[in-house]
Amino acid sequence: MTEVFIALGANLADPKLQIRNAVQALQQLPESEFIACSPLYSSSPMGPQDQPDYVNAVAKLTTHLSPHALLDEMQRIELEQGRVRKEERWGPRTLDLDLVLYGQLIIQDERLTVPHYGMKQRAFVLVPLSDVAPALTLPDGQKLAELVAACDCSTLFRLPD
Ligand code: ROI
Repeated sequence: MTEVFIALGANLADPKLQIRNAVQALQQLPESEFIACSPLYSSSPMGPQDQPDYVNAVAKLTTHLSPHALLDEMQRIELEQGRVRKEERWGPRTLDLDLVLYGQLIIQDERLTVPHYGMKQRAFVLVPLSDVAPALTLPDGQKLAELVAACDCSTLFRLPD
């Protein structure tokens, strides 16, 4: 069993519902146990500003799936929820699932970069991650709490439950 964290993001087609549906799908994953989901947050877009605000959250699971088998499942869920791969980099999306951490593994190949390459700069990942794993230390030894303390949370808002 490996403890894994998946970041969820959506900013199209009723984003809150997209996140809730994705959480339900993650609860059904084979060979896995869903442990918790953070509260939902609203965040202004990182990247192009001419797109709606995002809803973000982080889910915690344990799994026997390999990183790539888990990624296959996550991409299946994205497609089932209407994800369309567009040309525009950092454009809006109905659902984005990112494998943020897979235990303490460091993975770098054509399909996967784990830990997620941008997580340390992204309040919309760090803050919900610390909701479900406040004592976490990253594979490079950095403490999550220190990254949270240093990040700019000025455009991140917790949504009512
Ligand atoms: N911005 C925010 N606020 N939340 C996201 O989940 C998100 N996802 C992305 C980009 C386009 C980088 N910007 C984002 O993929």
